[in-house]
Amino acid sequence: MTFSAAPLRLSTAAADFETAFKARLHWSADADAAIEQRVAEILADVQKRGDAAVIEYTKRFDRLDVADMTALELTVEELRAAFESLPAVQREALEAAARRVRSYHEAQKKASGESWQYRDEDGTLLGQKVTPLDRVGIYVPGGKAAYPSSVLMNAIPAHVAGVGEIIMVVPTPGGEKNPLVLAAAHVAGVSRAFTIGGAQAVAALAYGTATVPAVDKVTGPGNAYVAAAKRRVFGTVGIDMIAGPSEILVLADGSTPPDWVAMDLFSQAEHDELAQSILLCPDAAYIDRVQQEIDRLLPTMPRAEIIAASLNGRGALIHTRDMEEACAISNRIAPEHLEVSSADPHRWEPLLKHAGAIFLGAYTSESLGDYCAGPNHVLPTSGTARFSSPLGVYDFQKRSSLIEVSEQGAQTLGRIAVTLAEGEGLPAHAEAARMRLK
Ligand code: HSO
Ligand code: ZN
Repeated sequence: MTFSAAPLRLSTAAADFETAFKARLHWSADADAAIEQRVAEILADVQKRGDAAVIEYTKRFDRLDVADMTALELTVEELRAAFESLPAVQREALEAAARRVRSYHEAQKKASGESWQYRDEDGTLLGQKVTPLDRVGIYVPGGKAAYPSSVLMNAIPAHVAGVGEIIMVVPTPGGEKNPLVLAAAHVAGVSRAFTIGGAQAVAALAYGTATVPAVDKVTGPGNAYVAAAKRRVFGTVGIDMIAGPSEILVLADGSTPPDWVAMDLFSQAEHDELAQSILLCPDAAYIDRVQQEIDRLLPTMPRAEIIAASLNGRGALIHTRDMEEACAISNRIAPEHLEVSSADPHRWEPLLKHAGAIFLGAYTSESLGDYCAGPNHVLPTSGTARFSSPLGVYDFQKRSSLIEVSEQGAQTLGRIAVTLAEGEGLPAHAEAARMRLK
């Protein structure tokens, strides 16, 4: 079976550009009522019956029949053994990636994750105290989307933040464990791991069971059931984000070898039929060359069927008037990954505001960022980069305000507070401030 892929060709000069562009971008993650209903039942059941419910759902959905929860726990020794059983190249690659991801997140913590304070002229001390979450749960999908790299990307920032306990859940349908996932958990410093998944695993983490400790936040990607469960437990615990399909946008000035660009478009398309790969370029002849490379390379790709479905269904090659216009369109899309494939990427970078991660220059393939450049690969999708950020150390920390009013400060602040409290009709507030006035 051979597949062909022809991403939609658009030109910003065409009269129907806006309509066609909007139609191609459209993506809705609308909740499915049947899934919502099922998930609500599972959550309630796990909340009520704890381990017994988790064991039952694991038998039903993952064909894993165990007598008790201890059989669903992976010990840290098992994680270590999985790591040690890997060929040396894989062990070294995992460790090298983990080192780089760790250094990046340590820098991130230093730059924006530390406590601070100052004293004002009255001697009042004001500040912000940053503390890590006590315990977090990391959801790792099983099956076709089991990515060891995602274990690193979720667990390492938690570890760097200083989270006390990192609990990983990973479904193992039929009991089949992915040694790379377990090894990554070892490398990333996961504290406890359970072979459970789906809404029942999210419920176990959010509410706790006799065996699975309740966490403060659940992060990590998952299928529609996991996403629905995360939405529902939000409020009881924190969640990171609800991620949509992967996206790449390549902004090209025509100076990069076109086969590199074609392969970068493939690299996200191969994740999922619903992934989105877009090229923006002011040079129509170059766009033709990228299409030729797509035609030439696609038949060589083991995941050609997924790539073709993604490119045909959601891909686009967009001809723009110039690079400035390409930057403006990129900002409208707010892609998860943005490659600035230009000989002069620093000229365009200041024009780019909305993107999960920006990859500068022809050598910076997005795939390097997926594994080992250092920055996190958990990024805002579906245009949410307009208002949200990559997963980071800050997602595993919280801030408390710190206030110490001096005797002199109580006079200045007291007078202001009395006036405002009386205005709000709250006399105890006013009195508490007044009592401290001299
Ligand atoms: N590109 C994905 C992450 C990933 N890629 C994992 C390969 N493995 C996030 O959008
Ligand atoms: Zn990827």
